[in-house]
Amino acid sequence: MTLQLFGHPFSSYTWKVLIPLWANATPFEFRMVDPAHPDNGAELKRRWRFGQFPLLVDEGRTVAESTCIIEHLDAHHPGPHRWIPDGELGRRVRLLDRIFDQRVMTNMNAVVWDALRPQEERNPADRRVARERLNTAYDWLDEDLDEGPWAVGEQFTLADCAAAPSLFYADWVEEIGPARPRLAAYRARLLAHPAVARAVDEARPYRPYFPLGAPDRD
Ligand SMILES: N[C@@H](CCC(=O)N[C@@H](CS)C(=O)NCC(=O)O)C(=O)O
Repeated sequence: MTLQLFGHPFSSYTWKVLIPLWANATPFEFRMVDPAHPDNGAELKRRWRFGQFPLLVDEGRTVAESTCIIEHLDAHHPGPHRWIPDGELGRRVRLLDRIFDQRVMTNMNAVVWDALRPQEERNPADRRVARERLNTAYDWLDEDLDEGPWAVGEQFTLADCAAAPSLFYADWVEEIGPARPRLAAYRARLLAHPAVARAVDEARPYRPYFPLGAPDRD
């Protein structure tokens, strides 16, 4: 098998890469990173000292960082979907990818990581700031997102691969709510996409690990 993907089915950034792999029907071997597969964790750490996933290995070559992995797939394993279009549309895709990673995922993760700490190490001020920043991102997206169906219109791109996991989990941390109908409708469309629905389903068994308690609604 040419491609190996190290990751975990409950990991948001792993979803970001599973979604394009599944959407383009690109064959790959999944290398589960968990205590039951210590060899996978050890190889991940050997190849990428930060120890974070997803990590792609393509015929022995290590490709790290979800956005860069998707760029690599676009260049070397093309399929029906083009993940980063040329020109102005591509620049918009890259902007939205940054917004979803840095302004949605990062703030969602800050709240989750804080909840995973022992009680005496938690920081309510950091949590409050992260939630405020999430709300600012939601408001920007609700105003600025294209009418759809996808982040930049008709084409399902890198921006949607980043949006699906970040909005899925962020809504569990801080509800998008009815005041942002355009963003809420976009999240619902994403969850109905077959590759995203598969990611949601394959992550279902791990929901008890969500430290804030997973809501029933998805
Ligand atoms: N910027 C990285 C972020 C990857 C990341 O934060 N992965 C999380 C899982 S969703 C992880 O590996 N967490 C375990 C750790 O940080 O040790 C990317 O885009 O791939």
